[in-house]
Amino acid sequence: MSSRYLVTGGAGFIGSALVRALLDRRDGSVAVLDNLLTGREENLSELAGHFEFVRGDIRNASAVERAVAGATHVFHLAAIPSVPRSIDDPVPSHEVNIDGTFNVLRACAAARVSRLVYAASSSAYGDTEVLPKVESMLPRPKSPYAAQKLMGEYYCSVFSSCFGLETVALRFFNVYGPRQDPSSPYSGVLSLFMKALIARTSPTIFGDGEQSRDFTYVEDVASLVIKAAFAPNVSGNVYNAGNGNRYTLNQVWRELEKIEGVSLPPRYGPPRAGDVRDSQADTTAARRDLAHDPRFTLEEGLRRTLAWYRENLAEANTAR
Ligand code: UD2
Repeated sequence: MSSRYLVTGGAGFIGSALVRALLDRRDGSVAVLDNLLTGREENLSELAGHFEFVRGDIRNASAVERAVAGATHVFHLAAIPSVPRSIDDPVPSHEVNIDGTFNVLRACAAARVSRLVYAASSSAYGDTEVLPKVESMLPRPKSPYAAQKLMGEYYCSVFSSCFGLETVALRFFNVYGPRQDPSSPYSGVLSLFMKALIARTSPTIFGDGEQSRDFTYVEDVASLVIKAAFAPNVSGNVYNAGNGNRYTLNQVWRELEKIEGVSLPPRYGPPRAGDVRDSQADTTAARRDLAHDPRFTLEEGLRRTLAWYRENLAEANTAR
């Protein structure tokens, strides 16, 4: 039987990279469920005709049931991301990230989907005393977003044990790369850095810039997500989806200045509520059980990402 893949949030930055990677496999059909709240059809434009697009919201259980029907593997990436957004406006993020995830899990169990892979978040860890962060550590979410994503993990594991649905949760660690949307104050920091760099303006850094992140290139995440859909004996588990390194924001900005040959000292603002100080993935379990093998160093990832923004930023800004 050939596979039918459904990607919720498939028009988003990470979802669209996953759709590309799934189509490259040429072993099944691909469908996307997206409400285009933060996703954009342009992210998939050159793939038109090669996948099915369903416009729908995961808060709507019957829309989810219709989209899930016939799927063999479901990749649940639809979410309202962003720590500060979940603090400024907690209701929509709660409804999408928790209730929406529940709708997806229920539909997958009812449709006897072979496996669901869930996009969890490294924010679940909060501030740990020890780095790197290992899956066995007690989660300590510091924001509504972190709590919501953690609840999704718990639900995945409960659907695996109580309802016979195979699930794998991957804690994404600060994913960056082409197509990350820099147009909102809630955008990922590297997309905002890229935009500032190209416009030759100083970025704003919240806090002293010495907070660190395990920046993970989007293609490495997409390939791990696919491995998680097929690895044996992993149902109900949670894995880190990170690169395994960490860099401070000051280091990354300096690296970008170096690549571009400019000097643009950052502006520093007050630290952000709900922010985690340091983040770095222990990749041991993902390497062992899922054959995780991140290929992109930060420098290589930044170069590729910058090249994409240089070509596409002006176009993306006028398209809005
Ligand atoms: C969290 C999760 C990440 C993912 C993401 C989804 C952690 C460690 N990571 O990312 O895995 O789930 O949420 O949204 O919890 N910043 C600036 N200037 C800006 C924007 C951001 O200094 O203009 C800082 C921000 O205060 C933070 C860092 O950059 O210290 C990264 O912020 P982000 O919003 O890109 O991602 P983060 O870490 O909240």
